Amino acid sequence: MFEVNVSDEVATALAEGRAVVAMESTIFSHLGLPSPANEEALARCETVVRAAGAVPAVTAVFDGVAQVGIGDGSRERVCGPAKKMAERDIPVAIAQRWEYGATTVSAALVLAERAGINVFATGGIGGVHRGAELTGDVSADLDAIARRAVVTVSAGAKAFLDLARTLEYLETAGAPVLGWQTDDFPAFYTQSSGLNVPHRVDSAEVVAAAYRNRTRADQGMLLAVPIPAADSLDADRLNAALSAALAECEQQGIRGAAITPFVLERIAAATDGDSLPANLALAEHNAEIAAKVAVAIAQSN
Ligand code: PSU
Ligand code: MN
Repeated sequence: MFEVNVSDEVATALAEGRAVVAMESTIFSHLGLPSPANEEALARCETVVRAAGAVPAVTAVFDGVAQVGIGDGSRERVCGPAKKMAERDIPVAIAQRWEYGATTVSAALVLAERAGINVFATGGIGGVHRGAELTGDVSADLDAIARRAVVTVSAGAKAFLDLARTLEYLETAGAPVLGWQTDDFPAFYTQSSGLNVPHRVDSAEVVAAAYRNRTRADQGMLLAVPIPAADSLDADRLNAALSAALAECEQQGIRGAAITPFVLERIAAATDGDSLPANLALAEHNAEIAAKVAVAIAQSN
């Protein structure tokens, strides 16, 4: 099994039973957000986690070493060019000494669980892609959410996925899906996908209690947090941009792991950059709720 290097700050917090929030690095790298929005996203997420009384722990592979928690010296690196690294890529990233493997949700969950962190904040999760009945494209994020003993906090998943099937998949995998102060499954840039969440929760304490009462030592759960209303985008405009981006994927033969970064970039372009402030706002909000949940779990231990 691979080794993981936990930063001093994170290791100390964990040893003292204090709240820690793991974060993925793809969102902060060139793959997730353009500069300087990515640097702003990292700063805002870290600040809000600390303000809520938790310690942020960015996950990544640097020079072939899996890291949980990064020092100030690595912040610039986190926001630079990276290779996308899902759970299955971790062994290769270490073996080949990748300079910078940026964690997706699945990879971040593996590192978080390994370090003993029980809450993870991201922007949006991957899911079942439209047309998955033909392509088989189901993000590894879903199995990781279900099987890593971590609460994943996200603004739902992007509408370019098949959200109904994504929820079905999580049901089959046995992962609780909780809606943060909402009955609706959010759709990243918008507060509702039109689909219901199985369970609404209204406090961090309830999430902590559900986590404590998990049915398997390795059961994870998804906490879906809607983007704040003031930051949400217009659904019709988004859907038009999404359809165009997906058609372009098809024409250009873009497949597999390349689809998500391609579609994200096209949406940003099509919304004249309006998607960027929305992305930052929801990532920050998720980090804040994740920190509250981490504090509630730490207090109940
Ligand atoms: N969805 C977003 N933004 C992202 C991603 C997903 O709105 O940056 C990234 C996350 O790192 C997620 C990954 O874990 O894409 C999923 O990729 P795939 O669909 O190839 O599994
Ligand atoms: Mn995929």
